[in-house]
Amino acid sequence: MANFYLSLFLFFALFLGHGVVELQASHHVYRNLQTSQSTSPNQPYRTGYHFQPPKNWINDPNGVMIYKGIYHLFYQYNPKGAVWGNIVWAHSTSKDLINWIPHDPAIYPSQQSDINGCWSGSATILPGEKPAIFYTGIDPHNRQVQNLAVPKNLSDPYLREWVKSPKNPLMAPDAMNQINTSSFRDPTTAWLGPDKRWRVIIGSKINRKGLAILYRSKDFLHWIKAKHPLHSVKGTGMWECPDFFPVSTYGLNGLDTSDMGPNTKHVLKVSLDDTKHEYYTVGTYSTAKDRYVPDEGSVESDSGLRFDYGKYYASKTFFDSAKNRRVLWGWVNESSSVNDDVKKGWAGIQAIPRKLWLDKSGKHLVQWPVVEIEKLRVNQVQVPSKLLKGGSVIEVTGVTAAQADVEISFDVSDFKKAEKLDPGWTNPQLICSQKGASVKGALGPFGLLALASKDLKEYTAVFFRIFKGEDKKFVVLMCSDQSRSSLNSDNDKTTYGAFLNVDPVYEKLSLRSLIDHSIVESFGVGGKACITARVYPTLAIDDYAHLYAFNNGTENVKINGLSAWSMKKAQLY
Ligand code: DQQ
Repeated sequence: MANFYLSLFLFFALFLGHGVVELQASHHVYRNLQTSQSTSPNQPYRTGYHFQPPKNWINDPNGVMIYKGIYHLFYQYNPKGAVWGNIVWAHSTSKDLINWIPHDPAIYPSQQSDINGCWSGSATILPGEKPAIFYTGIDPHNRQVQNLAVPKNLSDPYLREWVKSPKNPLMAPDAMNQINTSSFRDPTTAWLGPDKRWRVIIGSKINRKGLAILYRSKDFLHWIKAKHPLHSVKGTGMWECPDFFPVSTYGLNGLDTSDMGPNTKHVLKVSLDDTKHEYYTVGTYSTAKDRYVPDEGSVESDSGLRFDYGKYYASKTFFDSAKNRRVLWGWVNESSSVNDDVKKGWAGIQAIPRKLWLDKSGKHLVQWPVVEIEKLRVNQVQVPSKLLKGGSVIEVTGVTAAQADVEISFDVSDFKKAEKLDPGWTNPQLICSQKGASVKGALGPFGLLALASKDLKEYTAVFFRIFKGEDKKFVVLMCSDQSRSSLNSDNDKTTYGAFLNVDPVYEKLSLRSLIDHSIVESFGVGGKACITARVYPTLAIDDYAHLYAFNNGTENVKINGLSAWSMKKAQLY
C-alpha cells in the first residue's frame, strides 16, 4: 500500500482552478442565480447548533470519517450562490462532531475527469490508517466517472490538501460495460472481502431498475466491474448515494465496514432520485456470491423503512473507531421557496449526526443523536409526572424555545377508547396529513408544539396517535405536522408520518425533539422512528418562540416526565 501512495504522490495533478461548467443534475439548476446576491441582514432561520456554513448552498454530506481523533465532514457546496451548482467538496473538521473548524475546499474541479463537477463520494480508511476518497467526477463529455484522491500529507491531522490520482478516472462507463453515462455516481466506502479484494458500489439505473453496481480491486487502483450488481430493484429509478454496511445483531456498538464476522447483518440504503426519499432494508450479504439479499418481508420501494420520515436525504454513515459506533449524517434541504433562499443567501443544513444500531427485533434500525450534543444543554427544566387532560395544552417555560432539546414521555393506561385503524390506512404520512394536530381523536394526538407563537397561530406539532389494529394489537403513529408552522404561504408544509414498532401497553411513548430556529428533528420511542421538518415561523422567532405539551384527544394521558434544555450555540465555522 505504501507503494501505491508513493506512486500517487510522485505525480502532479494538474490543478486548473475552480472553473466549473454547469450541468443538468438531479438537483434543480438555476443558471441566473449563480452569483451571491445581496442577502437579508435579518436571519431568523439560521441554526444555532445544526451544521451550516456562513452562506451559500450545501447538499450531501461526503467522505465522513475519523482520522487521528479528528472528525471530517466534507459536503457538496456551491461557492457562488444559494442554489445548487459549481459543486466542490467543502471541508470542516471537529473533535466532538458538534463544534467545527472550516478549511478550504478539499476537492474541486482540476482534472479532465472532474472538470465539470466534483459530486458525492465516500472515504475508506486503508490499512495503516491511510484515508482514501472516492468521488464522482463529471468529465468533459458530462459522463459520470469515479475518481480517487488521497491526502497530500498524512501527518496533517486536518488533512487539508488532497491529491488526485493521475490514473483517474478509475471507473468509467464505456461501450462494453453497459453503464448509463449520466446514471453512475456516488461511490460508497469500500470494504475488504475474505478474498482480500476491495469492493465498492456505485448508484445507477437501467431504465427504471435501480442498481448498485459492484466493482472489485486488489490494489485500490485497478477496479474491475463485477458481472452482476450487488443488488437491484425494478421500478425504483436512479439510486443515488447508496450506503452499505454491517450491523451487529446484538448491542449498540457499530462495526467496521469490512467486518463480515458472525452475528452481523447488513444494511443497504439508497436515496431515490425520483422521490427524494431514502429507504433501507436489513438483510444478508453473501460474500461467496457477492450479493445482498434483503430479509423476507422487506419493502423495497419508496414505502419501505426510512432513516427519517421527514426531510432527510443523501445520507451516509461511517464507523467511528474511537467510540465503536456507526454514525449517520444526512442533508436536510430547505422547505422554503428559491426566492426566499436567495434572500437568505443560504440553503441546506446537516442534521445532527446520529448513532445508529439494529433494533432488538432485528427488523429495523434505531437512531439517537450523538451523545456529544448533550454538552450544549444548559438550564434544565423539568416537569414531573402530570396528567395531561384531553383537550389541554401546557406551556414549558424557562427554556429558549427556539433553540432547545426536549424529551417527553407519555404513559397511557386505558386503551378502551382507541379508534379502529381502517385496514386501508397503510400510508402513515397520509393518515398524518388527514388527521393533523387540530383533528381531535380519542388516544391522541398528544405530543409537543414546537416553535409556537404565544397565541398558537404558529406551531410545528410533533405527536402520537394510538389506534386499535385489525389483530387487536395497538398501532402507534408518529406525526410531524407543519401545516400551521408559518404564516408565510410560500413554504412547503407537507405533513410527515411514520408507524412505530412499539406496544404502548408495555412501553412508554417517548419523544425527543431537537429544535433549532428552522428545524425540528424528532426521535420517537428512543429513536425507532425519526422525523425531521424544516419550518419558517414568522411570529415564533427567537425570544418569541414558545414550547407546549398538548393533548387533543378525548382521553387523558399522563406525562411521565419532561426535561427540556436551552441549547448553547455550537461553533459551526
Ligand atoms: N447530489 C450530488 C450527486 C448525488 C446527489 C450532486 C444527491 O452526486 O447523486 O450534488 O443529492
